[in-house]
Amino acid sequence: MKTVFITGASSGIGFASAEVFAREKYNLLLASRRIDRLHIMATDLQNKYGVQIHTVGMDVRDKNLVEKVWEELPDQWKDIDVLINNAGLSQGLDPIQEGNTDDWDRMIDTNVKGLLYVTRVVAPIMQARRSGHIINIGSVAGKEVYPNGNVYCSTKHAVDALTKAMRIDMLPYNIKVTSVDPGAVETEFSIVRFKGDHEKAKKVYEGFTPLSAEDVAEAIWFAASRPAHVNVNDLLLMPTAQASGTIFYKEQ
Ligand code: NDP
Ligand code: 8X3
Repeated sequence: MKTVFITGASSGIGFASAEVFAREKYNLLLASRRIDRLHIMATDLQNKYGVQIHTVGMDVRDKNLVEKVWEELPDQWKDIDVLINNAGLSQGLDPIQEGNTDDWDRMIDTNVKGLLYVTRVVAPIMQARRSGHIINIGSVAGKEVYPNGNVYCSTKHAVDALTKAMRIDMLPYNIKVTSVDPGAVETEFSIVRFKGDHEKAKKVYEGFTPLSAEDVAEAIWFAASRPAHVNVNDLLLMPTAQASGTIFYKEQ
């Protein structure tokens, strides 16, 4: 059986991806900070799909912790076939001159540095085995910038650049590298962006049908399930009612 490692598995796209890969009979290595949620998920998915699941509490921003968790993993769980670098967040939506520098640090540390720390421990295993697939969750925000999206958009542009760079570096080792880039997906993303303001978060998705986490998980699975000689480089996935980062068709 193959193994997928999903970061940010406690919610949204990561959570939905865990179910899709369990359905497809992958063993799951699941990481996030909220380990209690992972424990509940693991029991549910084990009962439903009969796959093996290992959960780790991991803040991807903490380089030492990422390395320690990795070192302490049983060997079986280090043999990762697919890495989904999904852990990420947005904080705030302010013009640059009013931006909160703690928010900036949090986004850069999670979306860029965290993705790098996790990739740094997993990629050598794939290199030695000469197979594997790294799937980075980018965003439409990595393709264009929108008002007040400044730092979040920058982090997702960095993910876009890193995906391309990884693909070049991994090329001699038969490792696929893919970016899956969604538009608006209704998850906890906006609740986190607006720091717990559920009302404000809900308004983001009013008047149109956003993507669901399951829609994105199925797109990730599509990329992961292509034949060995096919790599999906980049998959930009939008709600039908969204034409760009800022242009939506909303019912009044
Ligand atoms: P959610 O907020 O629902 O999920 C985010 C996940 O990331 C949670 O499981 C959270 O777990 C985890 N996470 C956040 N910070 C850390 C950290 N420091 N260390 C480990 N895990 C962390 O949002 P989404 O599912 O929407 O977001 C998933 C990815 O998709 C992100 O990279 C996001 O940028 C991207 N994306 C989202 C879009 C959207 O519209 N929703 C569109 C395009 C891209 P925990 O808090 O337990 O640590
Ligand atoms: C999340 C989607 O449009 O808020 O990456 O940037 S958006």
